[in-house]
Amino acid sequence: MGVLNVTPDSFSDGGRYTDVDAAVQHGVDLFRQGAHVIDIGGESTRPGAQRVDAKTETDRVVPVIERLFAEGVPVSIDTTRAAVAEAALAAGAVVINDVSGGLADPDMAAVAAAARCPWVLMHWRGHSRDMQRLAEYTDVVAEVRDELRARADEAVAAGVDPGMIVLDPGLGFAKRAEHNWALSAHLDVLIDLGFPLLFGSSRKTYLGHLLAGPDGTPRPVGGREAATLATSVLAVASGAWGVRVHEVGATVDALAVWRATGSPRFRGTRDARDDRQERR
Ligand code: PMM
Repeated sequence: MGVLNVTPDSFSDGGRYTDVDAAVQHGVDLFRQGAHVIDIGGESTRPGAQRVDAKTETDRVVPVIERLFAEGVPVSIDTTRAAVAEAALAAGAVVINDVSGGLADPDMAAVAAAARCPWVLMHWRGHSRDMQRLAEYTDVVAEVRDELRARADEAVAAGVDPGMIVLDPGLGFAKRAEHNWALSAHLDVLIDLGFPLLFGSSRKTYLGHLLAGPDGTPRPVGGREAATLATSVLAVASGAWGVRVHEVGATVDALAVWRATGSPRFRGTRDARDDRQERR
C-alpha cells in the first residue's frame, strides 16, 4: 500500500501533493513501482494535528481519486468519516482505510457493509489531538488484540462481511515507542484473530527515536527509510498481509529479497512441516 497524503500538514509528505496533478502523478508512480493500492488521505493524523471539516477533506481527495480511477490505479481512502468514504467510493476508491477502526463515525459500518469493499480497521483510542495521553497499557499486545477483536465483532454485527475486514495495530496511534516495538515483536498474536494484518511503520517517530544522534536528537523523517524497510520486511516475514509505506520501489525490492529466501508462505501449499519431512 503506497501512501499519498493530499494534506498541507502530514508529518512526512505534507504539502508535497496538494496540487492535483502532482498528487495523481505520484500515485501513478507508486503504482508503477509495484504498490497494489494507493492510500489517499485528506486529513493529517499526526500527533496533535487539528481536524479539518468533512467538506475540506472531501474536496482534497475526490479529484485525485477520480483521476487515479481513470488511470486504472486502485485507491483506498484513508478517512474516519463515513461521508468522505462514501464520496471517495463514488469517485472510484475500492478500499476504506479507517484509522479509527469504526469508532470515530457510527455511520462508517453501514457504508462499508453496503459497499462490500475491504475495510481496514486500525487500532485507535482517540483523535490525534489527544491520542498520546491515551497511550496507557498494562499489556499492550493483549489490549490491542482485544480492542481489535471488539472492532471486528462490531463490524460483523453491523453487516460487514468478515472476509472484507483487515486489521492494523496502528503504530504510533496512542502508542509510545515501546508499545510499537512490543506489537511488532508479537504480530502473530494479532494475526491469530484470523484477519489479514496491515502494518504501517513508514517513517514514524519511533524510528526517529531509535536512530537518534549522540545528543538524543531524533533522526529526521528523511533518514528513516532503511529502518522502515527493515520493519516492513520483518512484519511480512512475521505474517503481515500488507505494509503501508511511502517508498514503494525500495519496499518491493526488499520483499523480493525476502521472497527469494524461499519463505514457506510462497511455496503454495507446502509448509515448514513438509520441509522438515523432506530433509529427513
Ligand atoms: N498511519 C498513518 C495514517 N494512516 N493507516 C493505517 N491503516 N495504518 C497506519 O499505520 C496509518 C494509517 C499516519 O501516517 P502518514 O502520515 O504516513 O499517513
